[in-house]
Amino acid sequence: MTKGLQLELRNSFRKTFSTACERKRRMEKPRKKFTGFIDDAVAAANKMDRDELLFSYKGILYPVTLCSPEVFRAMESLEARSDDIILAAYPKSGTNWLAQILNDLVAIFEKKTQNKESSGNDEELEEFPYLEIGDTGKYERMNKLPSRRIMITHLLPENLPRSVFKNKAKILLLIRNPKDLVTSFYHFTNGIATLPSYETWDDFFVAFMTKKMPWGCYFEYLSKWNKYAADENVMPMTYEELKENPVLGVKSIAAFFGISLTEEELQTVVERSSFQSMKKNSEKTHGAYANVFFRKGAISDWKNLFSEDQNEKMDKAFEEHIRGTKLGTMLKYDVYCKA
Ligand code: PPS
Repeated sequence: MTKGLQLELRNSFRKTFSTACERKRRMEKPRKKFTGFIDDAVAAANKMDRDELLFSYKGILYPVTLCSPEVFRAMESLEARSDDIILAAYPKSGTNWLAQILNDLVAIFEKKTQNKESSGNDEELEEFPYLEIGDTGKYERMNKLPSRRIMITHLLPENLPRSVFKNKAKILLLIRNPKDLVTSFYHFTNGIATLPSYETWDDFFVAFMTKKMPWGCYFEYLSKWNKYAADENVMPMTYEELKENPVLGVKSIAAFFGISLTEEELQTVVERSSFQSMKKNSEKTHGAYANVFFRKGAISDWKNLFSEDQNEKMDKAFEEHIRGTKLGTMLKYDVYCKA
Protein backbone atom coordinates (compact mmCIF):
# COMPACT_ATOMS: atom_id res chain seq x y z
CA MET A 1 0.00 0.00 0.00
CA THR A 2 1.29 3.49 -0.84
CA LYS A 3 2.00 6.03 1.89
CA GLY A 4 -0.71 8.30 0.37
CA LEU A 5 -3.38 5.62 0.69
CA GLN A 6 -2.29 4.81 4.23
CA LEU A 7 -2.66 8.48 5.11
CA GLU A 8 -6.07 8.63 3.48
CA LEU A 9 -7.22 5.59 5.44
CA ARG A 10 -5.94 7.06 8.66
CA ASN A 11 -7.76 10.31 7.95
CA SER A 12 -10.96 8.56 7.04
CA PHE A 13 -10.78 6.63 10.26
CA ARG A 14 -10.32 9.86 12.21
CA LYS A 15 -13.45 11.23 10.60
CA THR A 16 -15.39 8.10 11.45
CA PHE A 17 -14.49 8.01 15.11
CA SER A 18 -14.79 11.51 16.42
CA THR A 19 -11.47 11.93 18.23
CA ALA A 20 -8.13 10.21 18.06
CA CYS A 21 -8.29 9.80 21.80
CA GLU A 22 -11.57 7.95 21.71
CA ARG A 23 -10.24 5.79 18.91
CA LYS A 24 -7.10 4.90 20.85
CA ARG A 25 -9.16 3.92 23.86
CA ARG A 26 -11.47 1.76 21.73
CA MET A 27 -8.56 0.04 20.04
CA GLU A 28 -6.53 -0.71 23.10
CA LYS A 29 -9.28 -1.20 25.63
CA PRO A 30 -10.26 -4.82 24.94
CA ARG A 31 -6.62 -5.88 25.02
CA LYS A 32 -5.55 -4.36 28.31
CA LYS A 33 -7.04 -7.24 30.17
CA PHE A 34 -5.98 -9.60 27.42
CA THR A 35 -2.26 -9.05 27.97
CA GLY A 36 -2.62 -9.01 31.75
CA PHE A 37 -4.58 -12.24 31.70
CA ILE A 38 -2.14 -14.03 29.43
CA ASP A 39 0.89 -12.78 31.41
CA ASP A 40 -0.62 -14.10 34.66
CA ALA A 41 -1.53 -17.43 33.07
CA VAL A 42 1.98 -17.85 31.64
CA ALA A 43 3.56 -16.97 35.01
CA ALA A 44 1.40 -19.62 36.71
CA ALA A 45 2.11 -22.20 33.99
CA ASN A 46 5.85 -21.64 34.30
CA LYS A 47 5.66 -23.03 37.83
CA MET A 48 3.85 -26.19 36.75
CA ASP A 49 4.92 -29.53 35.32
CA ARG A 50 3.93 -30.32 31.75
CA ASP A 51 1.39 -32.96 32.78
CA GLU A 52 -0.39 -30.55 35.13
CA LEU A 53 -1.21 -27.98 32.45
CA LEU A 54 -4.50 -29.45 31.21
CA PHE A 55 -7.63 -30.68 32.99
CA SER A 56 -10.62 -32.52 31.63
CA TYR A 57 -14.20 -31.22 31.87
CA LYS A 58 -17.07 -33.16 30.30
CA GLY A 59 -14.52 -35.20 28.36
CA ILE A 60 -12.65 -32.21 26.88
CA LEU A 61 -9.21 -30.89 27.83
CA TYR A 62 -8.66 -27.23 28.80
CA PRO A 63 -5.67 -25.28 30.16
CA VAL A 64 -5.85 -25.04 33.97
CA THR A 65 -4.31 -21.57 33.91
CA LEU A 66 -7.20 -20.19 31.83
CA CYS A 67 -10.30 -22.29 32.56
CA SER A 68 -11.89 -24.05 35.53
CA PRO A 69 -14.91 -26.29 36.25
CA GLU A 70 -16.34 -23.58 38.56
CA VAL A 71 -16.28 -21.01 35.79
CA PHE A 72 -17.84 -23.49 33.34
CA ARG A 73 -20.69 -24.08 35.79
CA ALA A 74 -21.14 -20.34 36.44
CA MET A 75 -21.34 -19.72 32.68
CA GLU A 76 -24.81 -21.25 32.56
CA SER A 77 -26.11 -18.09 34.27
CA LEU A 78 -25.23 -15.96 31.25
CA GLU A 79 -28.35 -14.46 29.70
CA ALA A 80 -27.60 -14.27 25.99
CA ARG A 81 -29.42 -11.67 23.86
CA SER A 82 -30.56 -11.66 20.27
CA ASP A 83 -28.23 -8.72 19.54
CA ASP A 84 -25.15 -10.40 21.03
CA ILE A 85 -22.28 -10.97 18.65
CA ILE A 86 -20.73 -14.38 19.18
CA LEU A 87 -17.58 -15.54 17.45
CA ALA A 88 -17.17 -19.32 17.60
CA ALA A 89 -13.91 -20.82 16.36
CA TYR A 90 -11.71 -23.80 17.10
CA PRO A 91 -8.28 -22.59 18.33
CA LYS A 92 -5.95 -21.26 15.64
CA SER A 93 -8.74 -20.61 13.12
CA GLY A 94 -8.07 -16.85 13.03
CA THR A 95 -10.06 -15.89 16.14
CA ASN A 96 -7.99 -12.78 16.92
CA TRP A 97 -8.35 -11.60 13.33
CA LEU A 98 -12.13 -11.81 13.45
CA ALA A 99 -12.17 -10.26 16.92
CA GLN A 100 -10.42 -7.21 15.45
CA ILE A 101 -13.01 -6.98 12.67
CA LEU A 102 -15.95 -7.36 15.07
CA ASN A 103 -14.56 -4.77 17.49
CA ASP A 104 -14.26 -2.23 14.70
CA LEU A 105 -17.72 -3.06 13.35
CA VAL A 106 -19.29 -2.58 16.77
CA ALA A 107 -17.40 0.69 17.24
CA ILE A 108 -18.87 1.93 13.95
CA PHE A 109 -22.33 0.68 14.92
CA GLU A 110 -22.16 2.45 18.27
CA LYS A 111 -20.97 5.66 16.73
CA LYS A 112 -23.89 5.62 14.31
CA THR A 113 -26.48 4.72 16.88
CA GLN A 114 -24.92 7.11 19.41
CA ASN A 115 -25.12 4.31 21.90
CA LYS A 116 -23.52 6.01 24.89
CA GLU A 117 -24.59 3.16 27.13
CA SER A 118 -22.86 0.61 25.04
CA SER A 119 -20.54 -1.93 26.62
CA GLY A 120 -17.62 -0.55 24.63
CA ASN A 121 -17.50 2.89 26.20
CA ASP A 122 -16.30 2.27 29.69
CA GLU A 123 -13.09 0.54 30.60
CA GLU A 124 -14.51 -0.59 33.89
CA LEU A 125 -17.16 -2.58 32.06
CA GLU A 126 -14.55 -4.54 30.20
CA GLU A 127 -14.40 -8.35 30.41
CA PHE A 128 -11.88 -10.74 28.93
CA PRO A 129 -13.39 -11.40 25.50
CA TYR A 130 -13.21 -15.22 25.61
CA LEU A 131 -16.47 -16.42 27.10
CA GLU A 132 -15.02 -19.43 28.92
CA ILE A 133 -12.08 -17.54 30.42
CA GLY A 134 -12.53 -15.46 33.55
CA ASP A 135 -13.83 -15.75 37.10
CA THR A 136 -17.11 -17.10 38.45
CA GLY A 137 -18.56 -13.59 38.85
CA LYS A 138 -18.00 -12.74 35.18
CA TYR A 139 -21.41 -13.82 33.89
CA GLU A 140 -23.42 -11.87 36.44
CA ARG A 141 -21.39 -8.78 35.50
CA MET A 142 -21.92 -9.52 31.82
CA ASN A 143 -25.67 -9.76 32.36
CA LYS A 144 -25.58 -6.11 33.39
CA LEU A 145 -23.57 -4.93 30.40
CA PRO A 146 -25.42 -2.91 27.80
CA SER A 147 -25.65 -4.16 24.21
CA ARG A 148 -23.95 -4.89 21.93
CA ARG A 149 -21.73 -7.44 23.57
CA ILE A 150 -19.04 -9.36 21.72
CA MET A 151 -18.22 -12.84 22.98
CA ILE A 152 -15.54 -15.14 21.65
CA THR A 153 -15.48 -18.85 22.28
CA HIS A 154 -13.64 -22.05 21.34
CA LEU A 155 -16.38 -24.18 22.93
CA LEU A 156 -18.53 -26.85 21.35
CA PRO A 157 -22.16 -25.75 20.83
CA GLU A 158 -23.38 -28.15 23.54
CA ASN A 159 -21.09 -26.50 26.10
CA LEU A 160 -22.34 -22.96 25.50
CA PRO A 161 -24.93 -21.51 27.88
CA ARG A 162 -28.38 -22.71 26.78
CA SER A 163 -29.61 -19.12 26.45
CA VAL A 164 -27.35 -18.62 23.41
CA PHE A 165 -29.57 -20.81 21.24
CA LYS A 166 -32.82 -20.16 23.13
CA ASN A 167 -32.51 -16.39 22.73
CA LYS A 168 -31.18 -16.67 19.19
CA ALA A 169 -27.89 -14.85 19.65
CA LYS A 170 -26.12 -14.49 16.32
CA ILE A 171 -23.04 -16.63 15.85
CA LEU A 172 -20.23 -16.14 13.38
CA LEU A 173 -18.67 -19.58 13.00
CA LEU A 174 -15.09 -19.35 11.77
CA ILE A 175 -13.41 -22.46 10.38
CA ARG A 176 -9.96 -23.11 8.90
CA ASN A 177 -8.51 -25.94 6.84
CA PRO A 178 -7.10 -28.65 9.12
CA LYS A 179 -3.58 -28.74 7.70
CA ASP A 180 -2.84 -25.04 8.23
CA LEU A 181 -4.69 -25.13 11.52
CA VAL A 182 -2.62 -27.98 12.97
CA THR A 183 0.55 -26.28 11.72
CA SER A 184 -0.45 -23.06 13.48
CA PHE A 185 -1.44 -24.98 16.64
CA TYR A 186 1.97 -26.71 16.75
CA HIS A 187 3.91 -23.45 16.64
CA PHE A 188 1.55 -21.84 19.16
CA THR A 189 1.78 -24.75 21.58
CA ASN A 190 5.55 -24.53 21.62
CA GLY A 191 5.48 -20.75 21.94
CA ILE A 192 3.34 -20.32 25.04
CA ALA A 193 3.79 -21.96 28.44
CA THR A 194 0.06 -22.39 29.16
CA LEU A 195 -0.06 -25.39 26.79
CA PRO A 196 2.07 -28.56 26.92
CA SER A 197 4.94 -28.27 24.45
CA TYR A 198 6.08 -31.08 22.13
CA GLU A 199 9.59 -32.14 21.29
CA THR A 200 8.81 -32.81 17.67
CA TRP A 201 6.21 -31.96 15.05
CA ASP A 202 5.59 -35.68 14.60
CA ASP A 203 4.64 -36.03 18.29
CA PHE A 204 2.31 -33.04 18.04
CA PHE A 205 0.66 -34.41 14.90
CA VAL A 206 -0.09 -37.69 16.64
CA ALA A 207 -1.57 -35.83 19.63
CA PHE A 208 -3.75 -33.70 17.32
CA MET A 209 -5.05 -36.77 15.50
CA THR A 210 -5.75 -38.65 18.74
CA LYS A 211 -7.91 -36.11 20.60
CA LYS A 212 -5.29 -34.74 22.94
CA MET A 213 -5.77 -31.07 22.10
CA PRO A 214 -7.02 -28.40 24.50
CA TRP A 215 -10.63 -27.48 23.56
CA GLY A 216 -11.12 -30.93 22.08
CA CYS A 217 -10.81 -32.66 18.76
CA TYR A 218 -10.91 -30.53 15.57
CA PHE A 219 -12.97 -33.11 13.70
CA GLU A 220 -15.54 -33.41 16.48
CA TYR A 221 -15.72 -29.63 16.68
CA LEU A 222 -16.61 -29.39 13.00
CA SER A 223 -19.05 -32.33 13.12
CA LYS A 224 -20.90 -30.88 16.09
CA TRP A 225 -21.04 -27.32 14.78
CA ASN A 226 -22.10 -28.64 11.39
CA LYS A 227 -25.52 -29.42 12.87
CA TYR A 228 -25.99 -25.65 13.37
CA ALA A 229 -24.29 -24.49 10.20
CA ALA A 230 -27.53 -23.95 8.28
CA ASP A 231 -29.37 -22.15 11.11
CA GLU A 232 -30.43 -18.62 10.31
CA ASN A 233 -28.60 -17.30 13.39
CA VAL A 234 -25.33 -18.93 12.41
CA MET A 235 -23.03 -17.66 9.68
CA PRO A 236 -20.15 -20.00 8.82
CA MET A 237 -17.08 -18.42 7.23
CA THR A 238 -13.71 -19.85 6.32
CA TYR A 239 -10.30 -18.34 7.10
CA GLU A 240 -9.40 -18.93 3.48
CA GLU A 241 -12.36 -17.08 1.95
CA LEU A 242 -11.71 -14.08 4.20
CA LYS A 243 -8.03 -14.13 3.30
CA GLU A 244 -8.78 -14.31 -0.42
CA ASN A 245 -11.48 -11.63 -0.42
CA PRO A 246 -11.44 -9.59 2.79
CA VAL A 247 -13.70 -6.86 1.38
CA LEU A 248 -16.45 -9.33 0.62
CA GLY A 249 -15.86 -11.12 3.94
CA VAL A 250 -16.15 -7.99 6.06
CA LYS A 251 -19.20 -6.87 4.06
CA SER A 252 -21.00 -10.17 4.73
CA ILE A 253 -20.11 -10.14 8.43
CA ALA A 254 -21.43 -6.59 8.80
CA ALA A 255 -24.64 -7.48 6.95
CA PHE A 256 -25.16 -10.58 9.09
CA PHE A 257 -24.99 -8.52 12.28
CA GLY A 258 -27.12 -5.71 10.80
CA ILE A 259 -24.33 -3.13 10.73
CA SER A 260 -24.34 -0.75 7.78
CA LEU A 261 -21.02 0.45 6.42
CA THR A 262 -19.99 3.20 4.02
CA GLU A 263 -17.40 2.27 1.44
CA GLU A 264 -14.83 4.25 3.43
CA GLU A 265 -15.65 2.45 6.68
CA LEU A 266 -15.45 -0.89 4.90
CA GLN A 267 -11.99 -0.11 3.55
CA THR A 268 -10.84 1.05 6.97
CA VAL A 269 -12.00 -2.12 8.71
CA VAL A 270 -10.33 -4.25 6.02
CA GLU A 271 -7.07 -2.34 6.25
CA ARG A 272 -6.93 -2.38 10.04
CA SER A 273 -7.54 -6.12 10.11
CA SER A 274 -4.92 -7.06 7.51
CA PHE A 275 -2.23 -9.36 8.86
CA GLN A 276 0.40 -6.67 8.32
CA SER A 277 -1.56 -4.02 10.28
CA MET A 278 -2.38 -6.40 13.11
CA LYS A 279 1.16 -7.69 13.36
CA LYS A 280 2.50 -4.14 13.41
CA ASN A 281 0.18 -3.26 16.27
CA SER A 282 0.53 -6.60 18.04
CA GLU A 283 2.99 -5.62 20.76
CA LYS A 284 0.44 -3.11 21.98
CA THR A 285 -2.50 -5.49 21.67
CA HIS A 286 -0.89 -8.83 22.63
CA GLY A 287 2.19 -7.81 24.63
CA ALA A 288 4.99 -10.32 25.07
CA TYR A 289 3.17 -12.96 22.99
CA ALA A 290 2.64 -10.82 19.90
CA ASN A 291 4.76 -13.06 17.67
CA VAL A 292 3.07 -16.19 18.94
CA PHE A 293 -0.42 -14.95 18.12
CA PHE A 294 0.61 -13.34 14.81
CA ARG A 295 2.99 -15.79 13.18
CA LYS A 296 2.61 -16.06 9.39
CA GLY A 297 -1.07 -15.41 8.71
CA ALA A 298 -0.89 -17.37 5.47
CA ILE A 299 -2.44 -20.26 3.58
CA SER A 300 -0.38 -23.41 2.79
CA ASP A 301 2.32 -23.18 5.48
CA TRP A 302 1.48 -26.85 6.20
CA LYS A 303 3.57 -27.77 3.16
CA ASN A 304 6.67 -26.97 5.24
CA LEU A 305 5.83 -29.59 7.88
CA PHE A 306 3.66 -32.44 6.58
CA SER A 307 5.24 -35.73 5.53
CA GLU A 308 3.66 -37.97 2.89
CA ASP A 309 2.33 -40.24 5.61
CA GLN A 310 0.84 -37.34 7.58
CA ASN A 311 -0.84 -36.05 4.44
CA GLU A 312 -2.44 -39.44 3.92
CA LYS A 313 -3.60 -39.64 7.53
CA MET A 314 -5.15 -36.16 7.45
CA ASP A 315 -6.80 -36.80 4.07
CA LYS A 316 -8.31 -39.99 5.46
CA ALA A 317 -9.57 -38.32 8.65
CA PHE A 318 -11.12 -35.49 6.64
CA GLU A 319 -12.78 -38.03 4.36
CA GLU A 320 -14.21 -39.97 7.31
CA HIS A 321 -15.39 -37.09 9.47
CA ILE A 322 -16.12 -33.96 7.45
CA ARG A 323 -16.17 -34.35 3.69
CA GLY A 324 -19.70 -34.11 2.40
CA THR A 325 -20.95 -31.97 5.27
CA LYS A 326 -21.81 -28.29 4.76
CA LEU A 327 -18.72 -27.14 6.66
CA GLY A 328 -16.53 -29.74 4.96
CA THR A 329 -17.57 -28.48 1.53
CA MET A 330 -16.97 -24.86 2.55
CA LEU A 331 -13.37 -25.73 3.50
CA LYS A 332 -12.51 -26.55 -0.15
CA TYR A 333 -10.13 -29.25 1.03
CA ASP A 334 -8.98 -30.17 -2.47
CA VAL A 335 -7.93 -26.58 -3.13
CA TYR A 336 -6.19 -25.83 0.16
CA CYS A 337 -5.04 -29.21 1.46
CA LYS A 338 -3.68 -31.08 -1.56
CA ALA A 339 -0.02 -30.72 -2.48
S1 PPS B 1 -6.06 -18.47 19.17
O1 PPS B 1 -4.83 -18.53 20.02
O2 PPS B 1 -6.71 -19.81 19.13
O3 PPS B 1 -6.98 -17.44 19.57
O4 PPS B 1 -5.47 -18.19 17.70
P1 PPS B 1 -6.31 -17.62 16.49
O5 PPS B 1 -6.35 -16.15 16.58
O6 PPS B 1 -7.59 -18.35 16.34
O7 PPS B 1 -5.42 -18.06 15.23
C1 PPS B 1 -4.11 -17.62 15.06
C2 PPS B 1 -3.78 -17.73 13.58
O8 PPS B 1 -4.45 -16.66 12.87
C3 PPS B 1 -3.46 -15.89 12.16
N1 PPS B 1 -3.90 -14.51 12.03
C4 PPS B 1 -4.22 -13.94 10.86
N2 PPS B 1 -4.28 -14.43 9.62
C5 PPS B 1 -4.64 -13.57 8.63
N3 PPS B 1 -4.94 -12.27 8.84
C6 PPS B 1 -4.88 -11.74 10.08
N4 PPS B 1 -5.16 -10.48 10.27
C7 PPS B 1 -4.52 -12.59 11.16
N5 PPS B 1 -4.38 -12.42 12.48
C8 PPS B 1 -4.00 -13.59 13.01
C9 PPS B 1 -2.22 -16.06 13.03
O9 PPS B 1 -1.06 -15.65 12.38
C10 PPS B 1 -2.29 -17.55 13.32
O10 PPS B 1 -2.01 -18.33 12.16
P2 PPS B 1 -0.54 -18.84 11.78
O11 PPS B 1 -0.75 -19.79 10.64
O12 PPS B 1 0.04 -19.49 12.97
O13 PPS B 1 0.22 -17.62 11.36
